[in-house]
Amino acid sequence: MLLKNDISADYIKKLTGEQRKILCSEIRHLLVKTVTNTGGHLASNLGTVELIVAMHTVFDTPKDKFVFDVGHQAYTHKIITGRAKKLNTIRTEDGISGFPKSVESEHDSFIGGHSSISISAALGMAKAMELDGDDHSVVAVIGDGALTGGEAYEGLNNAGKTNCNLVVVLNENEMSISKNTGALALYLAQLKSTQKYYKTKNSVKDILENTPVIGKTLGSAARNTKRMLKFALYQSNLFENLGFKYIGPIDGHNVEEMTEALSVAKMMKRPCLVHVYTKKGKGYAPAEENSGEYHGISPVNSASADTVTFTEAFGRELCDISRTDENICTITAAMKYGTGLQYFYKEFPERFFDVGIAEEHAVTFSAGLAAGGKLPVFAVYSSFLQRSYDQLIHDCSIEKRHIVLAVDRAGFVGEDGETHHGMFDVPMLTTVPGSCIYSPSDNKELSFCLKKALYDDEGIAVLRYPRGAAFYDSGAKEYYSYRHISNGNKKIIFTYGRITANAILLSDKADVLQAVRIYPIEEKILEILSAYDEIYFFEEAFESGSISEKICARLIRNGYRGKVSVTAVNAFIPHNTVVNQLKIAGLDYEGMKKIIGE
Ligand SMILES: Cc1ncc(C[n+]2csc(CCOP(=O)(O)OP(=O)(O)O)c2C)c(N)n1
Repeated sequence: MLLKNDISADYIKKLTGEQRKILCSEIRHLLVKTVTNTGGHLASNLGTVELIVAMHTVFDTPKDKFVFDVGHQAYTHKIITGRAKKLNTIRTEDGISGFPKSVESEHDSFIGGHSSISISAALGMAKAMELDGDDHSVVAVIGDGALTGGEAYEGLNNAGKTNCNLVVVLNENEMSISKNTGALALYLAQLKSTQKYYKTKNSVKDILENTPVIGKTLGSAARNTKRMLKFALYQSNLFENLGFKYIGPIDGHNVEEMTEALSVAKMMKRPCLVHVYTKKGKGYAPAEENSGEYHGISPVNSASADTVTFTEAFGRELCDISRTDENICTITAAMKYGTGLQYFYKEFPERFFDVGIAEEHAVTFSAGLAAGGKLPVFAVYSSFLQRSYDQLIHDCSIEKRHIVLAVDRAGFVGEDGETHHGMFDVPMLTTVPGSCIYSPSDNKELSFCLKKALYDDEGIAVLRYPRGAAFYDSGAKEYYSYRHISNGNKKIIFTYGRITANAILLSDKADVLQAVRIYPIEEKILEILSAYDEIYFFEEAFESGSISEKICARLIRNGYRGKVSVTAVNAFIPHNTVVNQLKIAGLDYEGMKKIIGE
């Protein structure tokens, strides 16, 4: 057994090529055994085992820096950098994160979670090194899915004109979560199929002749000039034209070839793109056959999905409505299944648009559809919508474009942790003039709210709902913008969304005011709250900029002199179960009970 608990990059560097190959299969075995139990991003990690082993063979972290785009594919990096024995704790309370995190390890040079940022971050680090006279390299690993995001091009554009020691590894597997879409996917496929290596290239010879100091591993690679020349550069592709040296395409499951290619890239001492092709889910048949389903899997003991999630309720309801409304178009940023749009896609493929990981584009594209007379519904995770703030203001709000945002994963998301919580949609969207926000507490309310958002609102109409299923049955038979449950208490709870279920269980101790249309804040809500001595706000959203803050400000302006207490989210709460995250924030039943007191 070559895979040991305390495995390190130094250890890997000492292995023979054959041993590294064996090590890769052992790592793959560990990944399948562990992640099918803990849950996590299985398919993406199975695809990057050889790549990461090759990276650690050639480079020396933390002096050299690795930036993993999204960061969902870095488990092998965690294994090699002292975290093998913690792999079985991944994504659990006090365990290691499913993404790179610099507080977790000095080998994790930059946070992971959101897509398409790696080239910009890596370039910044490479520039900082250059300014400090540090000769080490920065390696960004980016998938073809993440390369559909606009920021990746902003990074390429700025990197190509520098002389930084920057290596971009493009990991192409033809998949985002679903099949990768767009013209770029076609372009990369073409580039890959060209398979044309230049046998001799002056530029490579130059590098070999003009590289004065090379390490031991590189020295032996450099001596093997003939083999290296096969990685010589294929000129005149998109990346070359942007100022990168291009190496590839390389079989991303061949450790030796990749070690050589990366060694060449390292020696170049200038921006260099290494194009590797891999198989998502490699080595585990179910994940190879259905990499979409195995992109992210749930822990083995997680609750069975016999209740209909908010996501599914939204997807099916929208599909029903769209049968009689040909104007409805749907948009996803590479999250067809995650947002429940697969039902719509199946019935109305011509009105469905997967735009790639391009949330900014998705908002402006939606505004364009609206300008063209369509009724666009952009379904997006709350945390990924964050990058579209300007598009919402400039492209939608000013000219009052009517678009519907189906904001999924609003609230705590559990195991993905702080990068994925949907806490900022409320603070963000309430500052976009003309927006209207609904936060149903179960699927029945969701259904009524969706129709309101589609047909009764103007401008940006938002439907926000969390991951998973509702905590209760609201019994709603028709739309209401708020619900006041009054038992004659002096105290009142104000809340909305799924945690309404907890509040209602406390309605013998405090009356409850549940908002369903949470923004704009209705006068009637202020009127009801003003009549109570004590108001307890509970909100599954970030406190700064929350609805609670806004209501408090207006109550004070109106002269309210009673007691107020606000419990909302104030911190980045790490990976855990949703149940525990709600508990940590004081938003579970027990927490609420304690806060309102007897
Ligand atoms: C801004 C943003 N939007 C959406 C996502 C969700 N997401 C995570 S991984 C992924 C697909 C990434 O594909 P690729 O980069 O090719 O990596 P692969 O999983 O294929 O290895 C998506 C859409 C995200 N992390 N960030």
